[in-house]
Amino acid sequence: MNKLKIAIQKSGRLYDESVKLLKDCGIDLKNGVNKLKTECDNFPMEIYFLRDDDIPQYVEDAVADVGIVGENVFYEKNKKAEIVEQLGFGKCRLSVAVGRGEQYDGVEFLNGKRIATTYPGLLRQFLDKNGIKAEIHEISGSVEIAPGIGLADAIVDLVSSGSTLFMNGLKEVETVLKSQAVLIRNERLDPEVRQLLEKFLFRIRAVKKARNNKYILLNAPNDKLQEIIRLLPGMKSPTVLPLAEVGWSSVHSVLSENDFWEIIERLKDAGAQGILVVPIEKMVI
Ligand code: PRT
Ligand code: ZN
Repeated sequence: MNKLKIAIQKSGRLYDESVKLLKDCGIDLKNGVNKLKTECDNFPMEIYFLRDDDIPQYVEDAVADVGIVGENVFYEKNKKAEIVEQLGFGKCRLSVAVGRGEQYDGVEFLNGKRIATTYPGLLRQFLDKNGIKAEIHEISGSVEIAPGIGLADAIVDLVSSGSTLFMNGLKEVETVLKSQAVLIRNERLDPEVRQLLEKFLFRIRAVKKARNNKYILLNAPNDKLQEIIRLLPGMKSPTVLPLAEVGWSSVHSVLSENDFWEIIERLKDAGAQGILVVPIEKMVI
């Protein structure tokens, strides 16, 4: 029987979330993960643990059918594969940073400068797009120390909280790419494998939806019911059930994580009481 072969990072920043996503999709990894490869009992899937940099190549070569990798790595490697879904974790940005004391007033600053990076391909594209001529120093790690030791005038590196830049006396001045983990696929999958991918994607989307939404229950005085219902979008419309106490109802609905705090405030102002908010495990619309 065919299996969907997926490549995920062996260890590092994407590992935990990748494994969690599989688990949330109801896919149980067999025993130890300290191997190159493992299987699943309850989904026709084979999991390969690899360095993130190698994943696009493995997917292009069809050693793996799909892979989970940062967009930064995917675009830098420039292999033949397609992004099928953004996964909402591993968020960061590839940025240009210069010494905090520098007077930076636009990309022209970079003309004639030496820029250190582990992303020469993306940096090259960025410079060309902006018509800048600069020297690219490709290094393999610890990019943030390059200006301090006189190796470069600027760097291009991944940033999430910004504390690494701060600790090294640097400031972020341009964003080259915004990135998150994505699912990529080989361009030519067998029909049977494609069906497995569709099944897997269906589950991923249900998990993502659930992560972005909360289930909300509250009590409302009947004379405020219409006002409260108007504040709640719900999947179709909210569920309203009578409480044992006359004149009160229980209202159930689904709220997007983004609007959450604002709507909660407005519900309270409108007279809602006993508001409960619970996580949703899966959501299929
Ligand atoms: O061993 P392997 O090659 O598989 O792993 P790796 O060491 O190359 O990658 P890893 O595990 O560090 O990162 C994997 C992926 O996580 C990256 O390709 C990004 O898609 C994503 N990601 C998200 C990050 C960050 N956030 C991040 N902050 N990758 C790296 N960083 C580093 C950054 O390079 C810098 O050194 O964290 C530092 C900056 O962080 P802040 O919070 O101080 O700004
Ligand atoms: Zn790597």
